[in-house]
Amino acid sequence: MSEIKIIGSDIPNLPWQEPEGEAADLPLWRYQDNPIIGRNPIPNVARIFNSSVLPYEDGFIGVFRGDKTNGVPSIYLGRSKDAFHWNFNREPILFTDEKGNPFMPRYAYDPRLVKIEDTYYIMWCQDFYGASIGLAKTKNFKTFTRLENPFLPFNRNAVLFPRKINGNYLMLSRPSDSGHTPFGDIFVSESPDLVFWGRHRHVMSRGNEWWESLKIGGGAAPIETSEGWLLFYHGVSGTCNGYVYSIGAAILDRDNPSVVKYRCPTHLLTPEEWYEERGFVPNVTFPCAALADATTGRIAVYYGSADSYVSLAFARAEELIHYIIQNSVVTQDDTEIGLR
Ligand code: BMA
Repeated sequence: MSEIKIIGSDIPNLPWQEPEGEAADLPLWRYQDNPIIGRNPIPNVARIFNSSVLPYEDGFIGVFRGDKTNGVPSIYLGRSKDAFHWNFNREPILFTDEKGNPFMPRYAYDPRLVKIEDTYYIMWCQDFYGASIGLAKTKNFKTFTRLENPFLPFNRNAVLFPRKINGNYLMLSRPSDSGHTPFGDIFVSESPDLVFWGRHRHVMSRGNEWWESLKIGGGAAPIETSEGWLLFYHGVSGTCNGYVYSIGAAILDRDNPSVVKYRCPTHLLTPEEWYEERGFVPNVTFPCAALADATTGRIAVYYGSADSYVSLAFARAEELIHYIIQNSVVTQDDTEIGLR
């Protein structure tokens, strides 16, 4: 196999910690000082988790799920010099319509932040006659303009690819039922203009493996590599005591991401530490962002833990991708032609 490369920008200040002890054998290892964001991070916000960050200017910027003290989630802007320590705006992001009039979702959670060309896009879960996807854009992180809701209800866990493919924007999503979405597989949709969406394709189904047998959902924006798009996603197991959310990974074809090239049959990370097992919702590790440095191949994954904290994990692209390829099991369902 030829050398595996990340195709993307350099992030020389990417947050990083070498693995120690037994972690050295893991394809994805935890930051030792997790969680990086604790409870009550700002007045009136009880918990920040399931959030997404990107490099910006000489530091980092992010969109954060903040569950307020009344229990309702909103999206908050945060900034950081080193991507470990974050400062948050006290008020939620003000979304407007195209004319600049306030246009706030009733609630908004699990935001993903993706840069395509010179524009940053935020996708989140909101209400549109039930669970659905919100979408907004910004160029300066001062004004945030909402775009059309991309999909019909019910849908969750939408995330854009960080570049157009064959001339179109591509977005992963997870159609489901409303409420706590009791099932779901990952699909991909295309749009020439981020308004009209179509050419929907199935990407991958919840697994035969028990850790992801209930539902799966796109996590971080896919990372382009020489082997394909590296996707960190969440897989959910429905136990007698409730859902357990783990982190998995797959590699999608670069030109046609509805094709799964490799899929790791085991989770890469599952709730084990106190901040993953204990919290507002126990047993949740939920990836929403991954930063990748093209020069070193280092990857930093941001994941929400127990719906209470933000945590970090690290991987080396080459070792992680070898691991996925060596262990890969792609099922009939993932390769099925369907409408393709
Ligand atoms: C999902 C979403 C996530 C959350 C998870 C576990 O339905 O609400 O934000 O992390 O449940 O509670």
